[in-house]
Amino acid sequence: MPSIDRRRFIALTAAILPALKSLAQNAPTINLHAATPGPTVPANFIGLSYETQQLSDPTFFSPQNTRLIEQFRALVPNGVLRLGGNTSDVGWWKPTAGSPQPPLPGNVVLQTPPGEKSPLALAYAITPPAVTNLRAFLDATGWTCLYGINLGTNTPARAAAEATFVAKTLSDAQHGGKLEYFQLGNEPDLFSHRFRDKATWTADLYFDDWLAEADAIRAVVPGARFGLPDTAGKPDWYATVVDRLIALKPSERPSVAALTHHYYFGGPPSNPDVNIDTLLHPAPKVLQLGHDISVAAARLSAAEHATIPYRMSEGNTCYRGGKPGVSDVFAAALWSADYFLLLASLGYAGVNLHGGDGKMVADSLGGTLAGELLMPDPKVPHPRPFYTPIAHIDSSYVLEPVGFGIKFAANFAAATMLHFDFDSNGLNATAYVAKLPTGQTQIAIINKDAQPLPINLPGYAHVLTLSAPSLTATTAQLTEPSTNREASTVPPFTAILLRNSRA
Ligand code: BDP
Repeated sequence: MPSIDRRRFIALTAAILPALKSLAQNAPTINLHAATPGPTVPANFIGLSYETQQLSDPTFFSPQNTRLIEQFRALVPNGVLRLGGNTSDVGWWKPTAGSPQPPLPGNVVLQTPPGEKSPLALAYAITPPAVTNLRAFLDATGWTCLYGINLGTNTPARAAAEATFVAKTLSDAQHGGKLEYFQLGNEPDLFSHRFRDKATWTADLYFDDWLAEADAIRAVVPGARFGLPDTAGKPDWYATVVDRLIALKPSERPSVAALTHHYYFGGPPSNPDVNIDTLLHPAPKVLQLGHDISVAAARLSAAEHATIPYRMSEGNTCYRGGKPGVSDVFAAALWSADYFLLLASLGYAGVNLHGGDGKMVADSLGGTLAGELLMPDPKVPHPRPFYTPIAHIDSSYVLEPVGFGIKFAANFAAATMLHFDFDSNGLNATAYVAKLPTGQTQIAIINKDAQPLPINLPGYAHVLTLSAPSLTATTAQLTEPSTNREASTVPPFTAILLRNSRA
């Protein structure tokens, strides 16, 4: 450094030091002494969610799609791919090349939400090669799969035919295969908008439909396991579903692998409340949903004499495809890192953020991405959903900011979360602590504030930083410091990971 610069540097440091010192006196406190063990995070906690309609292109989830495989592997070596979304209720199983598209079953009351294409116009075929390729894709990535089957416009017999092929091809993840479980129907609490009579649709009627399809599948795939209810809202449905399951004789009860629900921070894109500031503040609904599903899972677990886990199987920042300037910028990375770790500490078995190709998500919404109306030229279609963790751009795949947040949180896979006291001293920040399988203690601090956050954690080395030039940057970075020093501050709008050396 030339001497003049050094002089200026020293002067600057002298000016800043007292400020830092006074900040440090009011530093947030992380009390690790009283930490007690919380839930252990499953090794495959991290997940992505894609529309089932991706299977209409058998080359997408295929061993030939090496660039997508690389992205999955780079995100985590053993995640869970969930296939579902609104398109899962208009896909039809086409067992042979000559199989015709089947007619709609009699229980469907077809409705087209205003401004959308008819669900019938959006129907597509799922073929055996798509499922065979999916298996090879999963083998190449190290991931497993939650497979969604149509309940909205399907018959139990057709569901059973598809499940037979899927179970045989993917094979049970509990025995080294790739199929974690089936989900029948996506967001059935919203079937009243598209597939069922609005006036009469209830959780009980849903369960009747679900049970008929699950029973048909069990008859041909005896080991079949299911996740449900995969609802958009209506947490009271968890309780009804559990009541109905418990009321069945154990021998007649389909095997439930997990209770599942969805969560979007907000929406639609035109909603002014979906903005960076609100996204970075706590959403009480997250805790409420976590409470409701954990209570339902505990009741089912008691009846089953086994632990039934719960999973957030589809969600993201903003429903109807995401919001430009919120879902696709660095603020979404801080949100996703925080959201995954919060759900890990609430005992969730996993989290799947939704995304994929623009056409598939647009079709799930009746043909368009609502966020396009907020683009400089609203007539130009946006090639990808604004919230997607991995963007498909021409022939390549790119990790988006929200995906960087997932990757940051992935460092907690297989760790045991610890409950501890954290007082952020008025700053908008969160912290998570866990014991790693190595015995080391790991701390994540997510500073969502415009102020730097002073820390004082002797013995903890700074091992990773999640940052970007600004909250509105369309990129993000995960960097490992060149030397593993202790950190004295977490910069504004930055997340860091610290680890102690004691094994
Ligand atoms: C969920 C649907 C999914 C949509 C998503 C959205 O399951 O298919 O793409 O919302 O609104 O409700 O973005």
